[in-house]
Amino acid sequence: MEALIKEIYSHVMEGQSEAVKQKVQAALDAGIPAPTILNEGMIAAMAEVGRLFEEGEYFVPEMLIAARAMQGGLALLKPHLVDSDVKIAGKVVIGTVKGDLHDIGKNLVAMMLEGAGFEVVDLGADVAPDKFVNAAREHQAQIVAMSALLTTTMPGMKATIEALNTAGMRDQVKIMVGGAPVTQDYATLIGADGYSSDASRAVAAAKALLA
Ligand code: B1M
Repeated sequence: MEALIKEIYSHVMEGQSEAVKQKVQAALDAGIPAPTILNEGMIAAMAEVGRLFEEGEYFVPEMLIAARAMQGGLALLKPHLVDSDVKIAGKVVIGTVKGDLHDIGKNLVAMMLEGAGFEVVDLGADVAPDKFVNAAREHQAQIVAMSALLTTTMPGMKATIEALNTAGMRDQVKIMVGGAPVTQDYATLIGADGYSSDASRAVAAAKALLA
């Protein structure tokens, strides 16, 4: 088991998409739980990619191909992370805020919410406040969920909350925020209703908001 996880970790770091897919499939076939493959193989590798980027050993292209390799593996894990038979628990509009292209964490949160029975409208990355507002209105969402990975794009969350206020919709939706630089304190400061540090806690947070 450990050997396969180590191989997945290395292949994500090296950005070898095909090898990641093969090893993820092999790990699933070997009965390794999907959350173990995700957390110990793939998310741990991305954290190391980030560390190497900070140290100047990796550059943007290396981050990008590692991210692509991870996305390929995630697609294989998805059916094992979600339970398609659960009934709809609420509707969520989700996106990464304006100016921010990081979408892996947001995709994971969307996947876990879907697995928990939420209907998810995924707006993608680089989503402007108006787009969140229009989508929340159009889909009559109960929750607007925002992800940010850059300290410079976090203010996009506050701008979106203000846009919902201006549109007179703030009372109709709950706001949930998350992403590596986002904290509970920041969520409280900008007036969000919920925060979570990872994708599985996001499900609990979303359920709590609608309880
Ligand atoms: Co960029 N990047 N990146 N990057 N990147 C980081 C975020 C960085 C920390 C790297 C570093 O310096 N160590 C740094 C940010 C520094 C900062 O702001 N403090 C950084 C930088 C600087 C940049 C650029 C500015 C680099 C440049 O161009 N010079 C640039 C910005 C581009 C832009 O967005 N405008 C950039 C570009 C990129 C790529 C495009 C190459 C690529 C992203 C590809 C993609 O997403 N499709 C990329 C990557 C891959 C990373 C790292 C290495 C990995 C991110 C990731 O996917 N992690 C990252 C380093 C790191 O995170 N350690 C880094 C795995 C993912 C599962 O975790 O997204 O944190 P995460 O999601 C978690 C939780 O945060 C939480 O749940 C998930 C796990 O369960 N979560 C939520 C996330 N959203 C949530 C929402 C919720 C609840 C929980 O509720 C709604």
